Amino acid sequence: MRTDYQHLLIQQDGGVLTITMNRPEVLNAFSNIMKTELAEALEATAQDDSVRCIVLTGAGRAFGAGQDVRAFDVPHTSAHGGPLKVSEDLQRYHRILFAIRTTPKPVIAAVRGVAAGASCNLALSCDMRIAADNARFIQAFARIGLVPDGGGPYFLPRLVGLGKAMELAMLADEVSGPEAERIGLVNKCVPLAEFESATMAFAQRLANGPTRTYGLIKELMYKSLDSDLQTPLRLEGEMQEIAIETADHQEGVAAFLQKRPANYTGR
Ligand code: LHQ
Repeated sequence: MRTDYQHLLIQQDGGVLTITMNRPEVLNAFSNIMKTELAEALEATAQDDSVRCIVLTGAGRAFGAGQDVRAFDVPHTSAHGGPLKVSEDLQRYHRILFAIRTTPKPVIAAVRGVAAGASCNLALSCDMRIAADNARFIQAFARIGLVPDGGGPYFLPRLVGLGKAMELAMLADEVSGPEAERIGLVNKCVPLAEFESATMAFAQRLANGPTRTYGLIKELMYKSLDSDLQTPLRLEGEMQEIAIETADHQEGVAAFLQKRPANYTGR
């Protein structure tokens, strides 16, 4: 894995790769450099067998404040030489979302402090979320007259249901960590003092799991979410054909029969 990024910190501890968005002076608001670097780093995880779980977090007191609002005034140039349309700019975010979706490893967003705008929706696009009790999730877009972007309109109603998603998108009120856990926006909320250890314990547990099977579970779940009943029923058979041939499946069965914990290797 490349580690020399300008706006990211990369740290690997065993099978857990932590990617930290690192612009704390602006609450990790997205620069174009950070967007490109984040996409690259996430894409690289798919090729690196030593990475078995990814934690995405922010440096300092925040997860992220969305698009750097100062960049709204800076004229960008498109590949064709003309002014860059917002829809073209958003493709930088879309590349990140696809990287999260397609890497066959679990990706956890670890949210401490504020997660606003596109940063909030980045957290929602991860496979799972852990929040500190000081977390503040804000669909900040409507506060400045914008519609949710960065995948929010897709992820938000799927996580919390359509009615709540409408409320959060239109009123743009803050959702605290405990409230986020209650409405299903995050998997769990922990006291700030335990945030780092709880995140690592969660990530290590996933990193010690049957990694290839986790990749199949991701593919199966996401394809099922967007299809009719027939398609996931066919896919579950296809994926199970692959999972049943893995070394981790053999190990899981052997461990069960021998009444001992399984030692998964990700193969
Ligand atoms: C910031 C930012 C920031 C720069 C805090 N930028 N500096 C839309 C359209 C088109 C293209 C692509 O993408 C998008 C997607 C989007 O994400 S749109 C939404 C953009 N984000 C926002 O509108 C959020 C703006 N920020 C805030 O509302 C507040 O800062 C929040 C609620 C996030 C945090 O409030 P506080 O905890 O009170 O912190 P603060 O406001 O004091 O901020 C601390 C510093 O960070 C401050 O700088 P300073 O020099 O005064 O210490 C802020 O200016 C800076 N900062 N967000 N997005």
